[in-house]
Amino acid sequence: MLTQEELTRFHEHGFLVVKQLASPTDVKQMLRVTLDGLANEIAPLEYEADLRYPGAPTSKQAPGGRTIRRLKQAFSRDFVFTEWMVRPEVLGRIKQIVGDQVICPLAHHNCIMTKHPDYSSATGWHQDVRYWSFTRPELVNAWIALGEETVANGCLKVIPGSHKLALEPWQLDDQLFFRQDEPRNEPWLKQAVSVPLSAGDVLFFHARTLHSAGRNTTTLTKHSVVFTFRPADNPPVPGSRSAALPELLLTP
Ligand SMILES: O=C(O)CCC(=O)C(=O)O
Repeated sequence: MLTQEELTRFHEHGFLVVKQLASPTDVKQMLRVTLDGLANEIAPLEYEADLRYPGAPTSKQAPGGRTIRRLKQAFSRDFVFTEWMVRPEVLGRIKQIVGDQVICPLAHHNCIMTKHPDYSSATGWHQDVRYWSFTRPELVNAWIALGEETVANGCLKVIPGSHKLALEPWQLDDQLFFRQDEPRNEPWLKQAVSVPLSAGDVLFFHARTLHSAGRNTTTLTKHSVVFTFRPADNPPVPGSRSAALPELLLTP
């Protein structure tokens, strides 16, 4: 379970790393599913060229155009993902952060992120809730590293305390990224920290925590699994994209 100190740190900073919260056996199985999904281009998936973030191929026909950014609907690819989230040491910690009744929306995250050496993109500063529609912007993400995550291969960077920020329109560009060219954002950007992880480590972060990631400058692909969780009293807005898919009820 999380210590009181860890819980306080999460609420204060908007993120927390729990080392080795996915066992080597779970990581191995998640990786097996990932490599199979990548090798066989198993849908649903998203290509780097679909988003065209900085560094991505300009089209699917361009060199590296079929580089996969994420394998979507991770949950339905293998039972290991559900098994992992209901393991007592995992669900117990999620309950400590989210509350006693935990729900896993399947419309957001629920994916395996891959970062390829040659054609991966950089992701600008953003809050995940920017395109999500829930009663309150209160969800918590779990990012599971399936291998080493370092600055060199594009690990996540976060801005501590930014989950408490009520962002103003002038702070964001037209895609709702936190503007790096806005001098008044500078004091926040200066506080950014990188979050290196090892295989099996889990980064919990609030869905309002500003985060970004660089490109992969190494020769090996980086793989990570990410899910989001919400308390039962924070349902998606009816008719929104967030309500478009069913959800997993993880607790009675
Ligand atoms: O790995 C990355 O480039 C960042 C991914 C991310 O932050 C996201 O998809 O919300």
